Amino acid sequence: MTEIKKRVLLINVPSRRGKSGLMVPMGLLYVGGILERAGHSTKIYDPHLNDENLTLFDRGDYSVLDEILEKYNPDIVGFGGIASSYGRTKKLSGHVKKRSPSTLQMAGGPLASVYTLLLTNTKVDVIFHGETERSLPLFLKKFCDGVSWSDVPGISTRCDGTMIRNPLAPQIENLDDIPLPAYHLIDLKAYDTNMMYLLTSRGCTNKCSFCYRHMKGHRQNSVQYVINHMKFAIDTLNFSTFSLLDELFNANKQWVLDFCDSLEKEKITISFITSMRADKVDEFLLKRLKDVGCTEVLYGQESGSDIILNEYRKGVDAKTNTATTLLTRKQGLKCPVQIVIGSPSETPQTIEETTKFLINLGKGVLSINYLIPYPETPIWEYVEQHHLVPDVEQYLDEIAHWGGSPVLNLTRVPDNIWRTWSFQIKTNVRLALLKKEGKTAEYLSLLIVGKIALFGYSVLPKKIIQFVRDRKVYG
Ligand code: B12
Ligand code: SF4
Repeated sequence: MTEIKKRVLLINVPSRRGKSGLMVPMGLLYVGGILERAGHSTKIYDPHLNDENLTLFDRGDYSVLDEILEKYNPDIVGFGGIASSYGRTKKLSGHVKKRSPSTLQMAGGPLASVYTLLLTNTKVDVIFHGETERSLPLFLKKFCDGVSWSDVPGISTRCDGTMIRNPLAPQIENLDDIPLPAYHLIDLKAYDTNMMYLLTSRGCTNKCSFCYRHMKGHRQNSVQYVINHMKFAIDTLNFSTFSLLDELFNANKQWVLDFCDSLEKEKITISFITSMRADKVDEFLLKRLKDVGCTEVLYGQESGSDIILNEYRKGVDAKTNTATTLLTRKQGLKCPVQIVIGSPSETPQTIEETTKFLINLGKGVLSINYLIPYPETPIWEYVEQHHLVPDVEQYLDEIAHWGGSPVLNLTRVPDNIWRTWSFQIKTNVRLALLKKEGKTAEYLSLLIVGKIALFGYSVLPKKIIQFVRDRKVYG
């Protein structure tokens, strides 16, 4: 019997407002690879591409989608995104149901973390948890054969009026067995990037309190697989700059060194940026990375306070973060500092420690985000225990709107102080650096402007601050 092929439309559901969410949908490209290997036809629709700021889309103008539904006539529509894509998934799901009632609807990726909401309030029929290289082909086989699929591992669905969630499918042991992402399903140039996104591993060895870990353990592709993936990107897609999106690139030091050796041996000239853990780095490793084209390393330093780092379960202390950041910069590699503030134990004292930590690191790119608890993370348990989010749907919409800005105060510090922290840290670090450089005039003007702004920040009503922030650059 010849297999019936299905048409699957995958939608990259925006998780943020405006154009800040435009990015290559890696998860969906992997799903595309799985679907095509199983013989199904696949299309990806990314609302950002016709409507960069989502102006029409967020007003409910789904004409582009309607045209695709009309012409492509999918058997299945799949929604991919993160938890904050939920609100838009709900709207899209209702729309697809109206236009195309018999089309099966599925969802996956970190969006699956809000499966109870999806199964209660949307028309999504089935949700895939964890990686889907095993569960999706199994599901599609049953779907094509017209037999019940509710026992497929790794899914949740409605069954006889109740919600069920099956245990996860076993993960792929050898990551080299998975198909390459189906890059041909999108127009990479439309994503306005000169960098090709690429993964060399899945998972992480740790479990920080704010991190959503839907893949267990840490697995790595072989060096040869990654080299072949890069050669494909260079020869076929014309990219020689890479962003290695791994959660943890340096779980295995020897692997990284072998990777560097292979790039040299095969005379592959590239540049790349990557994310590593600060406690697993030494001078030789950084030097080798620099030799073979690495330009920037991200560590996620998170805080300058060991109290907060412990609460985050980061497994790295501030001293190590300082030493590694400085060592990385010494090797000529860019090393932005990424801070997350607002853990339950955060106080003016820990904020002061973080400020000192940053001053110590000197000049460099700095990003400060407020801690945003996501469902199914350890910090979410704290949120639930303390009943801090009475309306999860509304909360998800808020985090989609505000990104890493202050949304939910987890600390014991009053809101009007808590919300000034990011501004306070940035101002105080800049002041200290200006002082060090002897730039007295700039120092004095920032001191005055900073004090006025800080006062305004702490006394103005939240609505006015949000109005002003809404009109500023997002982030
Ligand atoms: C790289 C990365 C980024 C990059 C994005 C690059 C890109 N092009 O996507 C950058 C740095 C820009 C980024 C930004 C953010 N990120 Co991010 N990011 C990641 C990271 C580390 C890897 C993502 C990835 O490519 N994974 C590899 C692919 C293959 O895995 P996958 O997407 O899970 O897909 C598999 C399955 O889930 C499934 N699947 C995926 N989609 C679908 C769809 C369907 C229909 C089906 C059936 C199956 C399916 O099949 C795939 C193959 O098995 C993840 C961590 C992680 N483990 O996923 C966080 C992660 C996705 N990010 C997260 C967050 C919170 C953010 C930010 C909001 C952070 C912030 N405060 O600004 C922003 C928002 C970005 C946005 N979309 O608007 C969270 C999401 C949490 C949650 N519960 O929703 C994660 C999970 C990090 C974490 N561990 O907490 N991110
Ligand atoms: S080290 Fe990074 S990827 Fe690993 S658990 Fe912590 S935040 Fe998540």
